[in-house]
Amino acid sequence: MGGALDRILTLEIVRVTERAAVAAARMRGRGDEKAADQAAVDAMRRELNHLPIQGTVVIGEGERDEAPMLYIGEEVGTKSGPVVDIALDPLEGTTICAKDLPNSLAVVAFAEGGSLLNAPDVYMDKIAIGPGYPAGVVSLDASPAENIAALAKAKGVPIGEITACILDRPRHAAIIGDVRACGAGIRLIGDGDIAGVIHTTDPDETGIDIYMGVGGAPEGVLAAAALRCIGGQMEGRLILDTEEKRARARKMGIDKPNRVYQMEEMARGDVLFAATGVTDGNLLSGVRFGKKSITTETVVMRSSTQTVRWIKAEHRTLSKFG
Ligand code: VTB
Repeated sequence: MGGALDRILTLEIVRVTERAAVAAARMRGRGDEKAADQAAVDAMRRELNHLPIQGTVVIGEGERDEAPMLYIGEEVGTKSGPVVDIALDPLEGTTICAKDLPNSLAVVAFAEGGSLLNAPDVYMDKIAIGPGYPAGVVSLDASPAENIAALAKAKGVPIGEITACILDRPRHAAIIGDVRACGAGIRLIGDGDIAGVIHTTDPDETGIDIYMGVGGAPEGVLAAAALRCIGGQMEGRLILDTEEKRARARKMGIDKPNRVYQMEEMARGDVLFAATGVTDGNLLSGVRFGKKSITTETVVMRSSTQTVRWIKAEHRTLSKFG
């Protein structure tokens, strides 16, 4: 497949999220977000540096001056092999992990070099739905109530049967009010909006039809990469509400501050996405520590073939986790 990512990377990428998830899971429920994140970052970086790729972190732990490891622009891999853009979040939902609540994940996406949106670490307004709907049925330019009504119509159900997933933040008071006023339900989540977006792809299992609201831009690009693989629709608009943020965005090549990015503009070309459960969640179980083995559950997918694999791994050589 010309220019596409080598499919062997679909197995390699799984090791990356598995290692990060196991490291983070050892810190589950300890109330120490920083330590959990650091453990995941160290493990993920070590594993990425074993891969036969010329990888560049495009979405990472932060900008170079604020993140010592896996910062935006860091080169990873053995520096031979295909040129790969990497978006990563070694521990999505640090607070969730520290409290041992559902849906914290270790997440990585690979794309062909130059294919991922270089988003600064600012907020992004997002809207996402799963596959099977006509293009453009929901949009950031419509009100929450209009989007819910359009989605209910397209799904062929009353509005009362639609559930939106929204981050529980004071900034969402207006959206929450609007959605409730129109009669739809809301699943409020404390953190973890990558999982929130992915949950829209399987409403029968997760009970979530639509994700809406403002979360991190890096998480937005990762969620777009996931949806490219499973199918669905997503839009994102960076919130560049100060001159300082606009200047940071300009440095990354973003000239139109109010631009709405479609899913395909945030993650282009062939994309691989993997997520391993750290804590138990709706789609993935968390890491299990047994006496003789460690069990992980990972979903790995590829956009060019839309194959979604669920990999339950039993690791018996425990020393490999350091
Ligand atoms: C979300 C959520 C993340 O950041 O993107 C959120 O998915 C946005 O920032 O898990 P605020 O916490 O400031 O609202 C996280 O909570 C942490 O990265």
